Amino acid sequence: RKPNVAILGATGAVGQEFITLIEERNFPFESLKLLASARSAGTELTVCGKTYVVEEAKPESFEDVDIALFAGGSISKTLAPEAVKRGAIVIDNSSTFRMDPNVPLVVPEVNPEDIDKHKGIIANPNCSTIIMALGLKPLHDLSRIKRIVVSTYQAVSGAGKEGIDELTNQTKAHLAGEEMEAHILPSASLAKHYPIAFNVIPQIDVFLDNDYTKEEMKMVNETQKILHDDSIQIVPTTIRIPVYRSHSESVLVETEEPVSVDAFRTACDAFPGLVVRDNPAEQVYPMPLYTSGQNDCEIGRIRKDLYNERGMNFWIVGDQIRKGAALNALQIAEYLIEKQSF
Ligand code: 11C
Repeated sequence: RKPNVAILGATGAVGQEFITLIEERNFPFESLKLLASARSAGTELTVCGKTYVVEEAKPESFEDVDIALFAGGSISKTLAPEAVKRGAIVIDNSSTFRMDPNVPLVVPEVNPEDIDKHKGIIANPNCSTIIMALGLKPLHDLSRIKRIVVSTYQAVSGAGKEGIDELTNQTKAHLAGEEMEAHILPSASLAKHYPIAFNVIPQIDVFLDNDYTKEEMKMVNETQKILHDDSIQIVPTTIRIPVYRSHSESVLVETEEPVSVDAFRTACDAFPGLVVRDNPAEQVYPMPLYTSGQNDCEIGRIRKDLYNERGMNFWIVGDQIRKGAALNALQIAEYLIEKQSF
């Protein structure tokens, strides 16, 4: 049978991508309910040729829903348990439940078996974590990963539609010789903001006591959970750049045993969701302009550490609204549907 599906946050950037992907992938559903905050209720949206009116999300909205796709945000905390209480399986894109030991944190190409352990909620990892995990897994399968040093180059779409609008408005203002207004980045929750247009901001989300940001510690904690190995050392620096869509990451990995570039490249080639784009002689490498709107992540600049035979260096790029959010969640739903486990 096909599930009754609800999308919470249907009008936001991730919600809109859920709809695009449902259409593109011919995602099977019996019924569909589009939910959002009271502010967006009443908006009309078309899905697969049918018009739906967005309803205000309430606990009762989840009666008779089999699979609830939550686009993210603080609303998950109150509504996810309500949806589960009513029999729905929640696939949640917020950070609320990711580190809860009772909640599987899943990248379907990496740890699909964890989906089966759910107790009602399945968490979608942070976008930069998902994209890095796709590059790590084929290497980890060749030789256990011991240490990772990663720097990210993250698109403004990570900050939602407001982040995208801010880059556009600041670019227009700057080119018109006007002052750039900044209200969103590095974090809407803070009082101090910087323009992202013509700039690079070495802060994503708020700082924690250890002087790493929340985004950086998500990459540490979530990666260890997905790979089931808390001993992996991860040293991240997360950076916002003036790109609309697709996060890029420079990743240096130390494995237990030496792995050849050829072996790693072959493993990446065979890995689902990953495309190798790597030919220095022809200046071929992944770039965010070209991965945007695409489901697969791309890996390139694969090369050995200059000084450590157990070190592997690579560059990975992926559409953060697709694989980093909506697509990953839909793939989890597709796994449940395939197994008729909803
Ligand atoms: C960003 N990674 O690029 C963030 C957005 O925990 O799901 C996603 C935050 C999250 O700003």
